[in-house]
Amino acid sequence: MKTATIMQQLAAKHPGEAEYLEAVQEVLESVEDVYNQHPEFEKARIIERMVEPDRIFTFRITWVNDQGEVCTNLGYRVQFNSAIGPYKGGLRFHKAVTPSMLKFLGFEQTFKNALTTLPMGGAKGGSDFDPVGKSDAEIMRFCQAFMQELWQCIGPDQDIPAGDVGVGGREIGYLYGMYKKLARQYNTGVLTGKGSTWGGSILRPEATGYGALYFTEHLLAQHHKDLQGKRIALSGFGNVAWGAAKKATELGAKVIAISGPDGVCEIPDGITQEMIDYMLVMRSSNRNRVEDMATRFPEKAKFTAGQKAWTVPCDIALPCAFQNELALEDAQQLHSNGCWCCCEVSNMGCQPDAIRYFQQNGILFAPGKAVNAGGVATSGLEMTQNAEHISWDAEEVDRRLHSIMQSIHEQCVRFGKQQDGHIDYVKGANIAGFMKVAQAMLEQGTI
Ligand code: 2IT
Repeated sequence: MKTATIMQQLAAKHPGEAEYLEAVQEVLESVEDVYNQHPEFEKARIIERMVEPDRIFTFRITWVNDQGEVCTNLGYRVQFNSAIGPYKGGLRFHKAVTPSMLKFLGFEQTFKNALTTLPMGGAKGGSDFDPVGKSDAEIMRFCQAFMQELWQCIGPDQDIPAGDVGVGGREIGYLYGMYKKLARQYNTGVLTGKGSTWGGSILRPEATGYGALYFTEHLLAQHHKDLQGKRIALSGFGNVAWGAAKKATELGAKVIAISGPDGVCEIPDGITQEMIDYMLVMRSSNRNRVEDMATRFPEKAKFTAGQKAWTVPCDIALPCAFQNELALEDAQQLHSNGCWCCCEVSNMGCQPDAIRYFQQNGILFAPGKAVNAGGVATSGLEMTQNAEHISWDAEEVDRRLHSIMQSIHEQCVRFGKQQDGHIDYVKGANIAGFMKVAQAMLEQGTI
C-alpha cells in the first residue's frame, strides 16, 4: 500500500472531513513499511477495511430548555472496529462535534484500546449540544433525550460508552438513569465512568490524568530523567487536566500554567491542592473560563487573556484539552523557552507539523493514543468489576493502571526503536496498535 494513494481515495470519498483524514494519515504513514512486509494483510485489504467505521448511527435529539423553547441537536454513535472486543469509547458533547470529529476519535480509539492489553474494540459518539452556560436541569433533559435514541445501539457486551469532552460523572448518571428506564436492563456494565456507589470504578475519574503521568515517568526514565521539580504547563481544566495536575504535583513536579479558551493562568509557585480541587468547580460550572482560577486565587494565579499555556516557559508541556490545540508556532515557542518534552494527553492534541518540529528538534514527544490510554483502560477495569459484581479498592485499580501504562510504554519502545537507537513513540504506538487489530481482523475472515 501507498499512503498517498489511499489518502487521495479517502479524501475524494469523504470531502471536508479534515480531522478524520488527519488521523488516518498519521497512522498510515507510521505503519506503511511494516504493512508492506505482510502480503497477507494486503491480500485481505486490511487497510481499506480498517479506515472505515463498521457503522454510524445518526439521530435527532429534541429537548426543551429552561425558557420553554424547543431545541434540536444532532447525535451520533460511530462503531468503528470490533476486531478485538465490543465497541468501547466515550461520548463528546461540544458545539463543534461533526461526523468527521467522531470518526477521527473512533479511529484513534481502536488503536488506543488495542494498546491497553484489554479486549475492547473502538467507538465514539456524542452530539453538537453545547453544555456551556446550560443549567443542571437542561443537562439532565438533554442527556435523557440523547439516551432515548442511543439505548438501542448499546449494551454491556456490544457497545459501552463513557465520558469525553463535555461528558463527566454527572452526565453519565443522567444517561444511565434513562437507559435503565428504557431498556429495563440493570447491568451497570453498559456505561463506564459511573458513580462509585453504583458500579463506577474507584479512580476512573482520575485515571486518564494519572495514567498520563505514569507514562511520562516511564518516558523520562527511559531517557535518564525524572519529574522531580520539573515545570509543567498544561491546557484545560476538565477531568483529564485535573487528574494530570493532581498526579504531577504528587510526583514532585510543579504545574506552573493552566489554560482555557479565554486565556492562561500562570501559577509561578505551582498549583496547590486547593486550586486543583477548584478545577472541578470550574468544570461543573459550565462557564468554560480559566480566568475564574485567578479571580478565586488572586495572589497565586495571574490571568492573561487570549494566550495559550504554551507561551509560559516550562520543561514539560501537557496538552489536555482538544484536538489540534498545539500548532507549529506553539511548538517553536515552547522550544525557544526551554521546553524539552511534550506528552500529548488530549486526543490528537498536536498538529502534524508541531509533532514533526518536536521530533526534528530533539524534543521528547509521545502521542495521545499511548499517553491517555489509562482512561479507557480503567473503563475496561470498570467493566471487569461490573461483570464480576465486585469492586476493587484504590490500590488494586492503581496497581493495574500502573502495569498497563508500563506495558504501553514497552510496546512503544519495542515497535518504535529506530536504527540509530532513538525511539519514535508515534510510530511505536501506531504500529503496536495496528498489528494487533490487523492480525485479529485477518484471523476473523472477510467480514
Ligand atoms: O478518549 C478516550 O479514551 C475517552 N474519552 C475514554 C473512553 C472510555 O471508554 O473510557
